[in-house]
Amino acid sequence: MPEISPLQKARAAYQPRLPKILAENGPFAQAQLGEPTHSVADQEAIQKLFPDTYGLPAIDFVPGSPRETAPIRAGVILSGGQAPGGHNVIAGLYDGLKKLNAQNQLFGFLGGPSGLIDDKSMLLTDEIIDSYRNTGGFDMICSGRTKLETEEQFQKVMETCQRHGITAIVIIGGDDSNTNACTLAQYLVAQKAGIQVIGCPKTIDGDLKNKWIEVSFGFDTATKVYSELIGNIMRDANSARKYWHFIKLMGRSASHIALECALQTHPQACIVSEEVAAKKLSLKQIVDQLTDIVVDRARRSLNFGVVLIPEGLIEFIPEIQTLIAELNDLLAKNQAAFDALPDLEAKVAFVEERLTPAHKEAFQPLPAAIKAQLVGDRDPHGNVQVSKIETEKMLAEMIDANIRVLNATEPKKLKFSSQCHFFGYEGRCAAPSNFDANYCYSLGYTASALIAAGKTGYMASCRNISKPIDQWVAGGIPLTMMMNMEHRHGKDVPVIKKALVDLEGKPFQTLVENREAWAKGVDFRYPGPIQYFGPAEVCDLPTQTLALEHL
Ligand code: FBP
Repeated sequence: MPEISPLQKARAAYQPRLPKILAENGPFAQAQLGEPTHSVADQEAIQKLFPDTYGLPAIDFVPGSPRETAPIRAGVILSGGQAPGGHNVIAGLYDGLKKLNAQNQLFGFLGGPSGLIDDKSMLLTDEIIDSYRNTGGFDMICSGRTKLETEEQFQKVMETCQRHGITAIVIIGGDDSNTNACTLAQYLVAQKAGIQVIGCPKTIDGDLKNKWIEVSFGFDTATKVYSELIGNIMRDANSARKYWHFIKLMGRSASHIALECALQTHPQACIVSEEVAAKKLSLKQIVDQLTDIVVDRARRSLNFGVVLIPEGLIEFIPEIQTLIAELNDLLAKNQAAFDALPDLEAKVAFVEERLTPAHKEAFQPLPAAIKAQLVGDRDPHGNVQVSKIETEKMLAEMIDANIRVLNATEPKKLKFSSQCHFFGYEGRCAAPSNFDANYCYSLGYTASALIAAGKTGYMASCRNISKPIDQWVAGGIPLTMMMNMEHRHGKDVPVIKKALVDLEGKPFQTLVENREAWAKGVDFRYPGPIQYFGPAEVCDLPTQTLALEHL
């Protein structure tokens, strides 16, 4: 066994708390059924695709009495990117199942959905579970990004379960994985397989949320880790007073992480991709707005600041979005000629000559390194690897170019020096905050109660979670209720609706109300590291996003 640190040891002893109904009734709490439900949109199409699981009632747990239940075997997978608290979901599920019947068994399928398809699993024991309680990471059973979506895969999953006598599967994942959980649930009901499917909402990106799922787990801890780091950088910036820090923050598509970190730390600027798209801001406009902030401060000798940039920004800038589409197309059509070119310089020139005038105009002013990333790094399908584009460096370089132009006529030279950072992997496997430790354990425990109630096609849910835990409400939300139809890869498909930043919502409006003052002043807020032990007002705070959304 590897040596564990004193904090790990103390953390292992932490007993996560449960919503009152589960604390008092265990997984024997009774499922109280609400009214039949509808999908968020496209009801007719969704109902047709999910004839057996559409319209299920939402569930709230109410008191129930202990009863004898026959022993069962269940399986669990972690799917997609790591998020703090995944191990606690498994621990909550395990404890709930064992409380139902000490003979119950839980199999962890290894490496994400592929473990279920290829039948790679391990039986989880007290010893394994105990050594991972309240720890970060997904390393207990590891994760993967295989998409569980074809009928052939569903058939294999069914066979795997039948081979082991498994009658319930818990899928811990984001919107895509839970979309697949929904389709798998429908398939297994149609096959009369007698295998339940329960989902749990995971992703640091915070974009799996809706009226019933208030937040996905991991968002709380990850944003607190990033905010600590940003606060530290702000103190450094304010001490040396010579650098502008450009910090890109994870979040493949939505800007929730950047927005939450801005609310926690008060930077000079925070770009929100959803606002860029809504206002159709061009890259030039974004760079000019940031330059104005830098120039205003430089003229007052404040040659420092912090800019937060969401990872998904590039795909929300209208002309870059269409430029990328044209590049993908152009390179696919000229693949052989393009691949035969001797170096990157020649490849950039090749592309520049062939782009339509509007896209040439968007491409030409980009820094050389970004042009190279746009034409150089392709994924296995030959597409631009958008997530690898270093937008933080791109913005810093373009502001620098603007300042150099201004300095030609500026009486007192403006100073601008930048440092660039990307925070993502630093936060995904952090030890879960008390909020995430409790939330994840409660979600897993709720999943065990849904299994006990014989339900399938549900997502475990805890609501009212911006309040103290004794006011949390445990229940289950039909997965079909979150679905709508979207056009993806040329087809209309049913998917769980992704939650982007709501520009009318309180978190974004709070940024809008404050950003001018933050841009001008030195109003930094230093959140400090996550505290696990100590007063509740320090240790148990929800994120500002959650608190503002549920005032
Ligand atoms: P999930 O949506 O699967 O939870 O993953 C989110 C995320 O952490 C994004 O923030 C990031 O863009 C992406 O995963 C990185 O993926 P990878 O781990 O494959 O590099």
